[in-house]
Amino acid sequence: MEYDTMELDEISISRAIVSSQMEKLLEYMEMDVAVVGGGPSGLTAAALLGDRGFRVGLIEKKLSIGGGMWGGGMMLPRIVVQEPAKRLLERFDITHTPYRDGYYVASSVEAVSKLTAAACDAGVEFFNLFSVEDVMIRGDGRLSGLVVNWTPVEMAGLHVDPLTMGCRIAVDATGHDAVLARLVERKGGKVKVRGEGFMWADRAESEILTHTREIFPGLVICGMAANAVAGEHRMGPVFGGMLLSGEHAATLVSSALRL
Ligand code: 48F
Repeated sequence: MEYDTMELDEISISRAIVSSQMEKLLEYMEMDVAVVGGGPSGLTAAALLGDRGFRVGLIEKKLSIGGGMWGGGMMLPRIVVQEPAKRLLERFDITHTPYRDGYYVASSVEAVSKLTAAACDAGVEFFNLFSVEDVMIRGDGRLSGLVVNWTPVEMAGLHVDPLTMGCRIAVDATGHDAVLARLVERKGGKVKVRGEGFMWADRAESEILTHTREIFPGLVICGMAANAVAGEHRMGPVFGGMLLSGEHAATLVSSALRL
């Protein structure tokens, strides 16, 4: 059965995509907060900061948002969240069932989808397939922007110069790689990335909020990146700490911006 396509015009479709996305890109050349990494900690931070009225751009190098959350534990699409983060499951309306005292299980697909939807509802603008390859630090010694390129350019090893996006503050939510922290360290900023330790979920989860902090003027670190910087242990498919770390990063960023 056919339906009325109202004379679908390919050129108009292309114009709509190019003009609206270029407008967004121009708008986000100066943003309040650039969250780098769309895993659970970055999504949580972005959603909560968007809710507080900041102009938040989320930059994700992959095609899909969600980072290490989609895969659950070894591709079994379930995540475990502990009691202290239960209120965030509720906040984002993520269905969860108790497993035993203090442990809740949720679908990783639902968790990523609901966090992403919350960020969209909070006005966060997503730039996927953008890779952050450098940061801007001027004479005042403060991070003031990101140097970005298309991920396919990076993958193909093409010699194409990047563009820049300015921000008042950036959140490194790039997971195990702690990309922004390593960039600042490599270029002589006073940051030391100690690298993550062995799997030790209890210890890694209990320390993550201490490690979630502004590690350099204009750079807040959260999620697994925070543990990697601190030389802290890793924790596997338990995600309470990621949600709480994203929330804590949002609190730190909003108080820094409101000063
Ligand atoms: O790894 P990821 O999910 O970070 P997270 O929020 O959560 C960690 C957990 O998934 C898990 C764990 C939990 O217990 O240990 O691993 O700390 O998401 C990081 C995101 O950052 C993106 C990457 O593709 C991923 O989606 N990313 C990494 N490097 C860049 C980047 C880059 N240079 N530019 C933009 N995005």
